[in-house]
Parts: sequence; structure tokens; C-alpha cells
Amino acid sequence: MNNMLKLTKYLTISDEVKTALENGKAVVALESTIISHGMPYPKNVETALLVEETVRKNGAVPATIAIIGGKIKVGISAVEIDHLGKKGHAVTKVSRRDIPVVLANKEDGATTVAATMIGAHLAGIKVFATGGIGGVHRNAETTWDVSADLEELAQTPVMVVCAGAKSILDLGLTKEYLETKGVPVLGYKTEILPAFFTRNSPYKLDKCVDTTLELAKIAYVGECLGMTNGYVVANPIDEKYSMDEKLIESVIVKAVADAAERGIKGKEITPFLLDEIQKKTGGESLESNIQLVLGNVTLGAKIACDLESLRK
Ligand code: PSU
Ligand code: MN
Repeated sequence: MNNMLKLTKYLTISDEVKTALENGKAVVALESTIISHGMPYPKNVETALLVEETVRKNGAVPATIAIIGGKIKVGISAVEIDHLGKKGHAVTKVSRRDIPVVLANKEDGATTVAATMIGAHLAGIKVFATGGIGGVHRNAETTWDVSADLEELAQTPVMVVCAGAKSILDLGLTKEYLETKGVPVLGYKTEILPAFFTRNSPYKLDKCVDTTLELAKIAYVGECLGMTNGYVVANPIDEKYSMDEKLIESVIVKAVADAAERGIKGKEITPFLLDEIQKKTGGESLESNIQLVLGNVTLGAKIACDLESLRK
């Protein structure tokens, strides 16, 4: 069997996404862990659908990626989004290492940033927008907990638009790690690494980029040179929705301590911390989360459109 046939055994691209890719239309990849593990039902489903609509409004085709019945699907349906949202934590959270296992067992899976990058790359999609990326955890010097998202960014040429990383992580170490791995961290209209719920952190970025065309050009140069690394575009949350730094910090410190006390680790820790923050800050953090994702996908769609114009 040739390699293309082997690939299509485990990878399905929706007709809409396939047509867009064949015709040089902008496509934005979207992840599914944020649906099953990142937000409560039914807000997760409503948000995923609104996110797709927002990508369309900004001139690109959305490609939500997940594993359904033992296939990586690039461009899932509204029914599949609802299924992943309703099943929530019962859906396996799939990062790079989990992909072959879940596919071999013909299961469903919600793809993390790392796994979504892999799906996007296999399909030929260059731009991916989400909320926040995984990173180096606080206390990683003893736990060794570094998200596989960072290794993926080191080896898969996809531009990931996010609102920085939540300060459940050690942002300073996360930034150092990305630097070591050759991943540019580009601030969109900012010189400071944003911390998801807040616009600021103590960490200065190497590069502030003011236009989507400039961001697209950076991805395009990498493409021309055959560079294999990914990119992080850090897009700060809109002032209107940003949260109180001290409040968030105190909630995070408590959640990290609770996780340690309860022995929660490995792939469970990120969803646990996200849940705790949501429980302790109520609707406010959920609303901020939704708004920052909408901001990121709007930016991602514009970058994808500019990238297509550069390729022509
Ligand atoms: N951070 C968030 N929201 C999320 C995640 C991270 O603010 O939903 C999800 C993403 O899917 C990310 C994953 O790729 O958690 C990272 O998990 P881990 O730390 O286990 O690699
Ligand atoms: Mn981890």
C-alpha cells in the first residue's frame, strides 16, 4: 500500500476543508481538548460553534480537529462537536504520544495543541488558533512536567495563535524552553508575554509584531526555507475582559497546592487546574476565556488570509 493510502486510513479531511486547501483559500485549525476538557457543557459546544462562525466571518474556513472512531478528522461536524462537548472528560485527552494508541483502538479523542498541530500539519494547514498553550509547569524542576505542546512547537511548522499561557505554568521557564527549541514567540502588538487572563507578565518578548501581514510573512519565510519549527503568536486578552491579576494568582496558588496534596499529576493536572480556576472564579473566568479565544481565532483567520495572499 502506498503512503498516501496508508495515511488516509487514519486521516479524514472534510470536503469543505479539502476544497479550501485545494483552491488556496485560508484555513484555520482549531483544537478539541478545549471543548471536552477546557470548558463545561453546554458553553463548550456553544463556544466551539461560535468560534467556527467567527473564523468564517473573517474570511477563512474553520477546521476543528479531533479523533472520531479511530480516525483523525480535520473539519468535524456540529454533531461531532456536540458529542465531544457532551461527553466531556469521558473523551480521552490526546497529545502526541496518545495518537497511535487511540487510533489503533478505534476510539474518540480530544486533541491538545500538540495533537492538533500534528493533524493540521498532516492536512497542510499552517495556522491554528486556540486559547492557551501548555508549557513548563510550576515546580517542573522536581516534577519534570513539561507539556508536549512545547516539543511539538519545536518540530511541527504550524503557527499557533494564543493568549499566552496561563500562570498555572511557569511563564519564565516556558519562554526559555521555547527559546532553546528555536520557537519564535511573537507578540501581537505587545512586547510582553501575556498570561491568558491578564495582558501582562514579568516577561519581555523578543519581537513585537504590529500587523497580520508581518506575522504571515514570518510563517511564509519559514515555509520557503523548509524550516520545521512552529511559531507562537501571543495575542493579549482584550482590556475589557482581562481579569484581576491578584485574584487569579491567589486562585492559582491554591489550586496548584491542592493538586499536589491530592497527588494529581501527568495529563490530569492541566484539566484539574483549569476546572479549579473556573469553580473559584465562577462565570467571570469562563467569559474571559471565551472572549480571548474569539479574539485569537479572529487574528488567526486574518493571518491565514494574508499567508494565502503571499503564496500567490
Ligand atoms: N491551557 C488552557 N486551556 C486548555 C489547555 C491548556 O488554558 O484547554 C489544554 C490545551 O489543549 C493544551 C493542553 O494543549 O491543555 C495541555 O495539556 P498538558 O499540559 O497536559 O500538555
Ligand atoms: Mn504534563
